[in-house]
Amino acid sequence: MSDTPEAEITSITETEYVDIDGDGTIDAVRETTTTLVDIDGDGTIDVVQQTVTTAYDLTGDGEADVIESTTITAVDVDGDGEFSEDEIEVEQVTLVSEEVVEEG
Ligand SMILES: [Ca+2]
Ligand SMILES: [Ca+2]
Ligand SMILES: [Ca+2]
Repeated sequence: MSDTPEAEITSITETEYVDIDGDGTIDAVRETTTTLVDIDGDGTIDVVQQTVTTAYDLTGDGEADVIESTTITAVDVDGDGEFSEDEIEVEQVTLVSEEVVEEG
């Protein structure tokens, strides 16, 4: 037994298949991972991180050509149980495969 608070981490991943142009063939796979962290174990979530990764198959060869990743990190700095604007950070990354770059 110890008095050290234990962090509780909950992670949820959802996968979605998207037909962007509506031709019946899946063009993109979107994966959403949400991580909730209760750092001090008091039952109130202190950190929420959500990453949305979308992989696009633009050339239709079954391999992802463009990967878009957006990460939203919210940290309840002042501990009021709410995430205000200054406690939320958004980071966006886009990766494009050489195949697409070469073809223009
Ligand atoms: Ca399609
Ligand atoms: Ca907490
Ligand atoms: Ca807050």
